[in-house]
Amino acid sequence: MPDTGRVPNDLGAFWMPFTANRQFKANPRMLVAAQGMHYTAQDGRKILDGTAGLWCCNAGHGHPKIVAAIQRQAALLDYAPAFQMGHPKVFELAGRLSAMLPGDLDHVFFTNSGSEAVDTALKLAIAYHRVKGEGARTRLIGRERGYHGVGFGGISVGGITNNRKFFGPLLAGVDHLPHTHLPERNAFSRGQPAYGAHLADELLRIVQLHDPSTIAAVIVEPVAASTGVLIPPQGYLTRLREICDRFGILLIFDEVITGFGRLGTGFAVDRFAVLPDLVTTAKGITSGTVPMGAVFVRKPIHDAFMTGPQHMIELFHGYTYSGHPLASAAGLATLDVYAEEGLFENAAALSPYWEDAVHSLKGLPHVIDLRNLGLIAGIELEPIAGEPAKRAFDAFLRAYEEGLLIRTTGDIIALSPPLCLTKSHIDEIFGTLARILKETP
Ligand code: PXG
Repeated sequence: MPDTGRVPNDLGAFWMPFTANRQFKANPRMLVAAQGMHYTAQDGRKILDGTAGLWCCNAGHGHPKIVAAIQRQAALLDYAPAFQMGHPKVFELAGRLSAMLPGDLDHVFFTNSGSEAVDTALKLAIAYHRVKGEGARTRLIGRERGYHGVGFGGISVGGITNNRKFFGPLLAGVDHLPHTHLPERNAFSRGQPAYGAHLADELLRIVQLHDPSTIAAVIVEPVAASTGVLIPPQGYLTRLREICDRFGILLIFDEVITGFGRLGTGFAVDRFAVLPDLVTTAKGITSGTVPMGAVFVRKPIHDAFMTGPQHMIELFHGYTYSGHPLASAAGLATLDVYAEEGLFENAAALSPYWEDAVHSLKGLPHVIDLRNLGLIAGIELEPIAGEPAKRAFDAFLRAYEEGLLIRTTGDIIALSPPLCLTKSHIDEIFGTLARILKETP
């Protein structure tokens, strides 16, 4: 072995995802344990989790029921082939999940991440039109500032420039709706902004341009989270649904973040009373414990594939770990915890208190907008001239020092705590933030 000069615990080998690697490795922030609402840092400090990990640990950390279910499953059945074989828990989980979704969102396709769920949904949309005899419907419509993970499908329909510009021409035949961020009209809105439903009509322009017979699907996040928390204007999602219906276009809601109680309802589908054709999820499906994603599919779409000889595979798509036994066990236990502990109801009950706490930051230095829905908040800061993202990143470092985990994107702070939080956690989150903002240069 050549001498690389690395000490055994060198941080060099791991190329960290979506991370300022050099900054981190010069000054690491290591988490070594987690329980309930808190992480424990390597230096022993408790860190209040203001972000549910990465928007995923909705049941809080280290829940004994979920931990035990995963441990039991690992000992009982570590893995079963996902193709042409099954295991009981994945069927039970699919049944319970589909019962949570309204309407005829009756079928579930499992993946291992949100990115894979998005790829799966986009492929399903194109394949569905083909099996229905409309093979020309291949175009996919996303939205500016959308985040749909990092697969080629997801970055193609996504609208975050940095996630796209390094990676070549991406998928062909993709177009984008405009984003719905209108701070000049909607800054400091509480909940859904009043203005902006007309932006859904931009879909009409896109339909005109390409002809509806070429368009397979529209994909949007009901609440755009990663891009900095953009809450849909009142009536916007309903209008998108109407236009899709008019032209035979499938509507995909990417609920990787909004699913599993984040908005105080099971899904955004319930919150906004709009029924899409496909719904992508991940994260909260296992409360972040074991990787899992899923796509919910309406019955007519599923049924359109169920033709041909019985022994033939109906859909040439899937993953080695689709519906993995450990993820399935974690998912079942997580659904139990959500129900038994009323966590979606807790999120709903605390939402008004959360909203007041968010908007209590109005008037603090550099705060140019505050946005909220359910247990999500976006706090937009005025960038430092010539140094975009620096002010929010400094606030992130400072918050971590003070025992609070927040997320930032550009100069926007995003908050999304576990759903098991209490009013005193909310007071602590916003008390710490207010102090930091007052002292942020
Ligand atoms: N769709 C949406 C709407 C997402 O938010 C994905 C797809 C991709 O999921 P995976 O499991 O492939 O990462 C996401 C992921 C953040 C942050 O802080 C957000 C995500 C991931 C990591 C960080 O904004 N969202």
